[in-house]
Amino acid sequence: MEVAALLYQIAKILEIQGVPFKPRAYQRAALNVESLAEDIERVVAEDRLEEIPGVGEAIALKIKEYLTSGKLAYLEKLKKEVPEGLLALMAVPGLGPKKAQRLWKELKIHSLDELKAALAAHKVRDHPGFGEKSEADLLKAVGNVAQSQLRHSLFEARQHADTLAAHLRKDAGKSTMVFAGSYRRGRDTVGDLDLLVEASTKDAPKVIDAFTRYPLVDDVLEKGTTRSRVRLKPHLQVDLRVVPAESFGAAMLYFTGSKEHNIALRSLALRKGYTLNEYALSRKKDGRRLAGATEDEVYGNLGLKWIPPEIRENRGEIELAAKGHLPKLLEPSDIRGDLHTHTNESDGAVDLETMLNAAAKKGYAYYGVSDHSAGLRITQGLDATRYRRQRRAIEKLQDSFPKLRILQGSEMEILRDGRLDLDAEARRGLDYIVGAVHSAFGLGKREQTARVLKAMDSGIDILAHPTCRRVGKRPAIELDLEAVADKAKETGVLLEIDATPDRFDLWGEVVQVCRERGARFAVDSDAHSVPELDYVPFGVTQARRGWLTARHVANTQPLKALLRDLGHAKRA
Ligand code: DGT
Ligand code: CA
Ligand code: CA
Repeated sequence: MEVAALLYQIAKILEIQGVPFKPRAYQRAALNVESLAEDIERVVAEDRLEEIPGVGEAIALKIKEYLTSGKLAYLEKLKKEVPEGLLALMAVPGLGPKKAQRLWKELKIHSLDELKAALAAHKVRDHPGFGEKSEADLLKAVGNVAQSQLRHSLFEARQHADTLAAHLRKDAGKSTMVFAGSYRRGRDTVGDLDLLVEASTKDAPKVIDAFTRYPLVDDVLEKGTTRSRVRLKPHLQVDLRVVPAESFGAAMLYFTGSKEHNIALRSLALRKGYTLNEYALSRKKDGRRLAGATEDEVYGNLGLKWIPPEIRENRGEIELAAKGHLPKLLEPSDIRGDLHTHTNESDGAVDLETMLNAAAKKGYAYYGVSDHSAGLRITQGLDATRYRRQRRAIEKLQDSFPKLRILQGSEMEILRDGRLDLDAEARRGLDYIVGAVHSAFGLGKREQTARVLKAMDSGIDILAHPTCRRVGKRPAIELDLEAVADKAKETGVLLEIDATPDRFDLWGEVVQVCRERGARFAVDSDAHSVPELDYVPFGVTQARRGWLTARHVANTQPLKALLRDLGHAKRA
């Protein structure tokens, strides 16, 4: 559980118990923890918890206890004092303790499922004090809870996939394996993992045994002769299919999906007098096998170029592959520099020189440091004076990095009214500005959109993580993305694809919408430490899912061309 969620839960229970004052204190702490722009783990490590507004000694101790032991004795005790069904209801965001209590007592709703059923039967709407708006809000909230319990971030799935693959290689001696499904297509979140291992039917049981012996398996849901399904701890499920070599390509194609892509491929096959399934592409009239060992061979026999998994969504890729006109999608090696990074001047973990050494090793041609501005107090953001001082430090460091041009940016607060938090004079000293929303996430669509559009008109160069969602933690802000994309086209402000895995903001589907309206992009790590600089390829995956080529992404260009895209504030 997230620390903020933990604090909210405490607040709710205390409120239900009628405890005075305390619930508000926990709520305030929760809110401030939730809007932290950095990882709470880092704040703890640097002993800065009590700098968070609303977090005093008592709450700080609880946060530490939870982060070090994974448990919180105080919450465990509180939970025992409240009926379980009521706790389940209180997990629904937006359902306050009073209403939860009424649903529980008056309507005898004791679980999420019962709440769903009651909503469907309009029992809640017809109950005094609830009404249609409550019903609609609760339906949405219940959906969000279900969603976040079901899907996992691509990053989390990757960690599971890597360790499971290593286990199978060791235990079953198998080397040809592919994680297919949404994972291979690079979706920002995955429902489950779909694993294919190449082995003969004779060897299959050995593979299945090794699979179910994997130490992180919590429950074996199915165990057959060539397939099995398990649930890992904490709850990611994995589907395994053991496939012989001659069908491996057809199986990869089938289980990579998407389902829509498969359906379109199959009907294309039928039109050509073939049948296509997870075993092979065959001729319909006599059943003769045409292809199956590799994907390339199956696509080829259908008259198509091989299609990258990221765009297998039946959004026009099959038609283009038939004409040989698939776009040349962005590659990690196209990225020539990172434009959104932090140092310990604000909330990063290390100093600029350490970050620069790592960036230089990547062979980048330029590196933008974009520490937070003062408006984001929690990160010890910089004011005009400190930016000036940082600029002098950069001038000195530049000599030690002859091949890497250091750019000074700022991740500047977009205030609630759309203004930026430093004056024009301070802004002009910077090479570029990354505008970011870190507050007032709850504004309605019209106000939120106006706020962001205004900032895009005031001389920012990059709009950081435009939707502000955090996978499984915070929903996207209400934003008219088409209007934002149009503004991006008009002003030349780049839309950022933030590669931090719980952000993936923008994610592939949204990237595509913005590209179609003529926006251009920057793919950045948003690194707060050296290892996080490695996130960039995740951003590239989302870019590919949005059909981006190098041409759409500003930080694929050489320095000179890049500089033409930056410096809006300087020229303003
Ligand atoms: P997920 O797990 O919800 O993130 O999404 P996927 O795409 O991994 O879906 P999943 O795990 O249900 O199935 C894996 C692949 O298997 C899917 O991408 C395409 C294929 N597949 C599954 N069911 C069907 C189906 O009914 N028809 C066809 N043509 N393909 C299917
Ligand atoms: Ca899947
Ligand atoms: Ca599956």
